[in-house]
Amino acid sequence: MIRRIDLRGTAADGAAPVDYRAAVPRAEFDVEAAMHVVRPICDAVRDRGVEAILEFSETFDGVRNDDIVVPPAALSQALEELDPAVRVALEESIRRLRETCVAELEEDTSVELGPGARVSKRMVPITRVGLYVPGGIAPLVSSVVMNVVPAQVAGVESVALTSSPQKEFGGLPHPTILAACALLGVEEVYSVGGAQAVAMFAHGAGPCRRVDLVTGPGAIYTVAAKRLLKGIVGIDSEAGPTEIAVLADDTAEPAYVAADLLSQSEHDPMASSVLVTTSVQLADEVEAELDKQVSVTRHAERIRTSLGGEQSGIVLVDDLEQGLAVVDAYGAEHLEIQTRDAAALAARVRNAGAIFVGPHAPVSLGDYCAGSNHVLPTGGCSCHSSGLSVRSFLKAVHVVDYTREGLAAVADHVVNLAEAEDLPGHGAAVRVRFDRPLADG
Ligand code: HSO
Ligand code: ZN
Repeated sequence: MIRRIDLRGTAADGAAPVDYRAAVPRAEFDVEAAMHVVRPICDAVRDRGVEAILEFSETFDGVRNDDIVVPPAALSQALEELDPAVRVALEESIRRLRETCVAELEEDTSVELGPGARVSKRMVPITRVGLYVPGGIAPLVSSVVMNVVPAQVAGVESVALTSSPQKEFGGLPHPTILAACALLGVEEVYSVGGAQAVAMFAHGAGPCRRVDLVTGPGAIYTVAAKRLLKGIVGIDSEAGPTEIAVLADDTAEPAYVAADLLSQSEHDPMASSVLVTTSVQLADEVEAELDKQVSVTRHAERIRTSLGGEQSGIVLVDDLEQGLAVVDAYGAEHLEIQTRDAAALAARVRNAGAIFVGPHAPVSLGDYCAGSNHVLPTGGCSCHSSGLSVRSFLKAVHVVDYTREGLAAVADHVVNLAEAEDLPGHGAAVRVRFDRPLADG
């Protein structure tokens, strides 16, 4: 069901260096190809607002709504009807993530660079954000938590959330998503999905004022709309199909490894599940476990497509050093380390959206209840980007506070650098303050 890639021997002395990033292929996710589809959608929303959005909901979601706003009564009703066990689980998930976010709040800083020369950094929350929660293959209620909690802890003043309208729920988003909004106190909720949702946030449409930042994962058209409208609006990362890499040695429990690979393949036929191991025996046992576990799971077809696809595989390596090099080059959205001294290995990883250490930290823990965030960089973007966090909703602003004495100490440097750039007006703006000093100094 899952192919093997044998990299053993390729790191041997004298062998030509292997490009591990290319050796472990990932899902084709051609955002550029989707651009020509989303451009007219985004333009229509910009030009015709709510009317265009409702037309797209009919075309893409099969829903004929006359409004994009989710009424407050629908939010409170969804919370009332929420399964109590799900409510308690959501509350615990919220509590843990909130605690992490509070601990991660960055302090303001202030540096005195000389007498009368001070530069401070003030952390300022983004004023208004639009959060996108996918409602397609699965209603990702946990993504409501992962988007809303860091925004709230950051101090964002205005939070709007949108999710695609569902035919079976009278054109509203899935009720569990609405219940989570109510639980978190999010009152501005829209039933709009896909590229049109991103365009609604970026341009504003009817009751939805434009936002400063759009966050949240989505399918390819949502991602393409984010790429297209970036600049008009801020975006978090461009999240593609989900990925798990497991680095394991002969101490790993095959049933755990298989269950974790399967759990992320459950998201999407395009999801990537990759095992990197030093042990051929573990590889064989994980394969046998996969067969066993997939045959009794609910979404077997989707999982088989993901596991059997080009984007998934079992990679054999000589030792954990090579394994580390492979997973680091791959830069998975989620990386599990199930080896001896897992914590020591984890400390050496540079590129991963989130790292899960040891046998008792499965990715699905992080998806729901670890206290970490599950909106993470995919497609190798972990080499330059971080997952969603309280920092995503804050901006750092430098405040420059100099007195005349402070300015005098660097005035000549400013003038000389301005001359070097052939921008004499810049130097003159400093000189004038000494040529024509203020009466009171
Ligand atoms: N594993 C997904 C998030 C998720 N899983 C939501 C279950 N629900 C991407 O990190
Ligand atoms: Zn998941």
